[in-house]
Amino acid sequence: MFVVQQVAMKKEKILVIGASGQIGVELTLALRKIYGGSNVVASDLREENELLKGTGPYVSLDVMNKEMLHVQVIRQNITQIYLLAAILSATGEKNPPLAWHLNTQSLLNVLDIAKEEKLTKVYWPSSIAVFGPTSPKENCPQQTIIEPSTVYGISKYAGEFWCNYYHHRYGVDVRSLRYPGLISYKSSPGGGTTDYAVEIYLEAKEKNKYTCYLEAPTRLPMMYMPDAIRATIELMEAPAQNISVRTSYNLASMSFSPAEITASIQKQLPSFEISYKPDSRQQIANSWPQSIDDTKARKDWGWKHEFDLDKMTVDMLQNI
Ligand code: NAD
Ligand code: AKB
Repeated sequence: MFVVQQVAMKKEKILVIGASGQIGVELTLALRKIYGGSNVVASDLREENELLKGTGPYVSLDVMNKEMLHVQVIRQNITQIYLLAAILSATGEKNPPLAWHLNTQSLLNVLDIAKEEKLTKVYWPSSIAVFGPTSPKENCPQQTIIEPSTVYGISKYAGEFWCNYYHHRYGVDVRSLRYPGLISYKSSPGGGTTDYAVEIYLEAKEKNKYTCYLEAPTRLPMMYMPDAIRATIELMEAPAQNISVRTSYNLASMSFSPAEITASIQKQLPSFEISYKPDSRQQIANSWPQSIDDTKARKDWGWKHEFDLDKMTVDMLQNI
């Protein structure tokens, strides 16, 4: 309540770019609860998501059109931007130049406007995809060997250093999290390697069986969306002096493989069946760590996850 009053007094006006995506829908709804519907402007290239309709303003916006973005920021008196538009790992490999262009230019457009208009804060997510085959597989540290092997990972790693640069050179208060694979039921995932962990629940409910594009033992860092949304808001509300990482924070809650999520689903739906047909996404998954050390996030701004695999499974199957 205290936080809500403080925020309201500051009269922040937020622009969410990529608001119709998997994270955007839930983050926009959560921000609207805190700041009030009219103070959070949702925007996307796509049409407005059904769940956002009637909850606050929506504008159609291409983040690559810097002039139009700048006009919107001035016209709407925007003070903070959450930039979620991106091409994710699996889709990125289909058109690497496009993924590089969108993922890096969108960030540069936002950071430049944030600098010029003296925005109070910017949020931009990175990913565990920054890590590559030479990074430690277990408890991958905040700072370690980072040699990404996907265009998505390369664009995220470059983006992290642009955030760091704009913070130290121009004083832009830009904050970032390296999200693991995110699992949610409100809006669909958009072309990632970890999307199977959403599809499996949908097909378990619909068909009681699922063919997985990753092999049974492929363990990856994952997180349930309510934890990811809370982490984002807690990071953004933390006092600036607590934020010691200006590239992007490692963030973790659970890791599991297709075999382990299947076992968790079978506790609720005992006759659920899985089969495996690995495709090109297997190689991407093999390049990522299996678990992440997020000690820095826990120390700096008090991060604590709430959901483990079984708790998430119960919630997902209840809500789909
Ligand atoms: P998504 O693909 O579901 O949503 C992205 C949204 O951006 C889409 O609605 C799309 O229409 C929009 N968009 C694309 N190009 C645009 C443009 N030129 N202008 C305006 N909007 C445009 O992605 P998501 O899963 O919600 O991911 C959001 C962010 O979080 C991305 O930066 C992604 O890399 C990062 N992330 C996501 C995950 C995950 O598991 N979902 C994990 C790690 C990091
Ligand atoms: C993807 O699989 O591309 C995303 C991510 C981990 O960044 N879910």
